[in-house]
Amino acid sequence: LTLEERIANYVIEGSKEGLIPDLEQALKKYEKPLDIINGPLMAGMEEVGRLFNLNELIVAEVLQSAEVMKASVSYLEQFMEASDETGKGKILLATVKGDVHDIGKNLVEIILGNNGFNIVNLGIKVAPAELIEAYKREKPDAIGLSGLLVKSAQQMVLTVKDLKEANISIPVLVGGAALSRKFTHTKIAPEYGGLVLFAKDAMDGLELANKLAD
Ligand code: B1M
Repeated sequence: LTLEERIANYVIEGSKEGLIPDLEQALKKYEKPLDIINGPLMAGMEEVGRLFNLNELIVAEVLQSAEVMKASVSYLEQFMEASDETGKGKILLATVKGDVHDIGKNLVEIILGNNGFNIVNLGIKVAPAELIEAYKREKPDAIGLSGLLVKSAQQMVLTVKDLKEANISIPVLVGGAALSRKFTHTKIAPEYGGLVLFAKDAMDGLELANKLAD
């Protein structure tokens, strides 16, 4: 097997045996740690999603795959470029109500956190009321919402409605597999009193956040 196939396989099989030495090897081959995440590790996750959809994997197995992904990201994090910049603003980050997927959100936290943003990660299944409370407490400059389920896209519509009712109008950044730019602009944004931006991945999220900070 090639290095890439082996790395994808750790995720698919939910096994960590040999993972770190292979990641070390990948660090020498790839220009940036994020390329390993976006390349072979994500390819493994795609395959997990495909097999899960076909009922060839059960939730417990997918959880193990998630563990491997998390272990990989946390190992690679130390090699990621971190800028000396700070004070680009505070961002509240949450996976929306009803959704437990947090790998993408946590990647956004790492990448924005490494690039000068102060991230307050509220975790998963965050109800609008909890978000509003955190807004009052933290006084953030923006809010980031993540969600992977189709129903999470709908939950984002409800969430921004509640934010608007609470007189919150700071920029909201949304991301996650079930979302699209079109859904963001036609369904979420019209329900909010401020800017709503769609990020297709964590790097896109950083670019958008940087634009907001300028
Ligand atoms: Co679930 N799951 N899952 N799952 N899971 C999906 C999302 C699914 C597509 C799999 C499938 O069926 N093919 C499917 C959703 C179907 C749908 O609604 N369209 C699904 C389902 C159905 C479910 C359950 C309902 C299964 C069940 O119980 N019967 C259940 C839901 C529970 C709930 O939320 N209430 C469930 C549970 C789980 C696990 C707990 C087992 C586990 C999650 C563990 C965890 O996160 N701690 C899990 C996993 C791992 C997946 C897949 C396989 C992988 C997700 C992932 O971590 N990807 C996923 C299939 C897939 O995506 N291929 C699937 C890697 C991650 C880095 O990517 O999160 O997309 P992602 O983040 C990307 C971008 O989306 C973006 O940036 C990241 C990349 O840079 N991004 C943002 C994300 N958030 C952002 C926020 C931003 C900016 C960018 O700014 C704020």
